Parts: sequence; structure tokens; C-alpha cells
Amino acid sequence: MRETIDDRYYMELALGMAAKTAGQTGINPAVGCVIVKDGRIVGLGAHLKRGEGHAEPHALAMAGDEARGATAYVTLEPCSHYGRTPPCSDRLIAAGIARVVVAELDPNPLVAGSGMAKLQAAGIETKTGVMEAEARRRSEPFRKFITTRLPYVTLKTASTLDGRIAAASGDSRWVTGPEAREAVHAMRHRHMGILVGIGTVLADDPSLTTRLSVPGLHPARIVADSSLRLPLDAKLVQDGAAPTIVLTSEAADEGRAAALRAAGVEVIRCGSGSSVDLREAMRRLGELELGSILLEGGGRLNGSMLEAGLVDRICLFLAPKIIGGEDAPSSFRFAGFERMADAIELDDVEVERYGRDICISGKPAAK
Ligand code: AOF
Ligand code: ZN
Repeated sequence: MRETIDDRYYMELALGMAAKTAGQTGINPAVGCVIVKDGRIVGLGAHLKRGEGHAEPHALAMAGDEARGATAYVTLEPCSHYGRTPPCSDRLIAAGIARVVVAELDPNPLVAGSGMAKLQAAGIETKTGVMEAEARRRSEPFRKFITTRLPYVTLKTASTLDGRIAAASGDSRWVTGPEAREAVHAMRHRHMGILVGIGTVLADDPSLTTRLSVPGLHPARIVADSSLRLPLDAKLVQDGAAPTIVLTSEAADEGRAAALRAAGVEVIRCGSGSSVDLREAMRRLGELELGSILLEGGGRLNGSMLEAGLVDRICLFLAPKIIGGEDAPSSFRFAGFERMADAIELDDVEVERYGRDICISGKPAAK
């Protein structure tokens, strides 16, 4: 617990609410708001669901008349546009808020500073940038989607220290321990889609659902499958636990596509060749408003997505094991580079421990 009570103290609470609601707001950002009057918290609110109230109106409703002369702490600049709800900046002005403190400006081109300008024009004192780095880290997927309409892709792998995701026999149960596996399910809860290659589906028949000790949110399941080898009796087709989308090529058989569609699977042809055009695939997933994708392998799809520059963040779970075997599949399978200087490097590297395993994460550096 921080000893000092200052702007940061209240922003931490607002950011906490945003952090815990991440994953439930669709392509909208998770936002928290705390209203403070004369040293007392009088209102709390979070944006809980896309299409429903933003954080500020929820907090204002709780504050009631106490909002007059109070300070509002918001993790994101209050909006200034008529979207699914009226502008939050107008609501704060109407409630008589005296001071607004925000962590970061809204990257949405419809807002982008105009919310703050509106508040200032109404005579409200404003401050921007309190815990901004933390807020920006959390809103990165929203920032990417709202400015490019492409999903934010997080690549996750679980491998041995020698980078193998399975033994040469194909046995992959279990590479990492229960703590790391639990962390992966928490990641699934926060993503809108989970993407795997058809090889992984054929090898493991996974359900790709979120399994936590309490109920979680299931992302849409997406399979890259250029020749439509996805079996009709696969769990992904049969279990109805979440929507299933297949990304395929123009060359794939229409009869198979029709059979999958009849079984409830959405089939999307990406590009004109015999393989899936991954860039086009991301564009199409963006059109479906799948703003964040967790890429869970296999090695070939990981390699292709990395090579195409479509990965925004990598989380590598490493078990302290060495399996060896020339034919043991590795986390990243692609032609690779001749020179170390050309290797894909990670920026903003972080290291965390999960039981006996470690997680190294970072962002592929722009070349
Ligand atoms: C806020 N407070 O709690 C959130 C904001 O689709 P709509 O109408 O809900 O608008 C979504 C946009 O509003 C979203 O893209 C972002 O710019 C802003 N989100 N703004 O003042 C909130 N969630
Ligand atoms: Zn708003």
C-alpha cells in the first residue's frame, strides 16, 4: 500500500478497475473512473460492456450531488463524441466536476485531445499523464486496433529451454507447469480471438476454451487451414463453446467449405493463392471486430506470422527442461536469417516466474 495520498493514489484505483475488466469490453478500451470530493471517494465506475455506459457516467451516478466541485480520475481522456452513448466530457461538465485528471489521451481519432479541450473550455482544471506508462501498456491493443483496424497479436509459446514445444514423438503433455498454464488461460480470457494452425488441431484436437478456477470468457477460435483439413468431428466444430472461424485459401475445396459452414463454422478465404494470405487474414479479422488475437502456434504459423511482421508481442513460457531430438518441433519454424544481425529482436523485455517456469516477453522491434 502506498503511503502518500496524491493523484497517483486515486489513479491506481481507477487503473485497477480498468485492469480487471480487460477482456470484457470487446474492441472498446477498459476504463476506470474514481470521483473524489474533499478527501473522500464518492464515486467509482468502470466501462463494463461495449454499447453500454462508459466509466464516467457510472461513477457520476454513484457520486450524485457530491460530484459538484469534485475531482474525477479517469484512466482515459473522457470522450467528446456521440457514439453508442453521449459524450462523457459533457456529462462531467453538467455534473459540476471541478478538476479532471487522466492517465492518457484517447487514441481514437474521433476523440484525440478534443475531450480535454472541451473540459478546459468549460473552465475545468485538467491534468494529463498521471501513470501514463502503465495506462498505455494496458491500452496497447485498443491503440493498435482503433488506429489501424488490425487486431493486436500476442504470440504465446510454451517450450523447453531448447525451444521445443513437444518431443520428437509428438508428446507435448505437459511442457510447462500448472502456474504457467493458468496464466495462459487468464490470457485467453482477455483476448477476443485465439489463433492456431491446422497442424496443432490435427495433432491435439484442442478445445481452445478458457478454463480457470472461476468462469472465464471464451475467445473466438480461429484456425489457419489453407486446404480445409479441419475434420467435421473436431472439438472446435462440435462443442459449440465459442464461435469457430477458419481462415483458408482461394484454392480450398468449396464442398468442404460448405460442409464446415453447415456445421456452424465461419469460413473466410484470404488472398488469391493456395496458402492463407496472413496479412489479408488479419484485415478480415479486424473487419469482424476481433481486436486482440492470442496466437498459440504451432511453430510454422508462429514463424510465418513473425516473418510477416504481424506479431505485436511475444510471451515465451520456458520450462527448465531440455528434451533434445533433431525432429522435436520448435516454437518458431521459418527459413530464418543468414546473419545474426538480421535476427528478430525483442524490445521492452520483461521476465516473470510462474512456479518452476519463466516467461520472457517483449515486442518484436521494427526493422
Ligand atoms: C470514455 N469513457 O469508459 C470509454 C471510452 O462505442 P462507444 O460509443 O461506447 O464509444 C467507444 C469509444 O469511446 C472508444 O473507441 C473510445 O474512444 C471511447 N471509450 N471513453 O470517455 C469510457 N470506454
Ligand atoms: Zn465516454
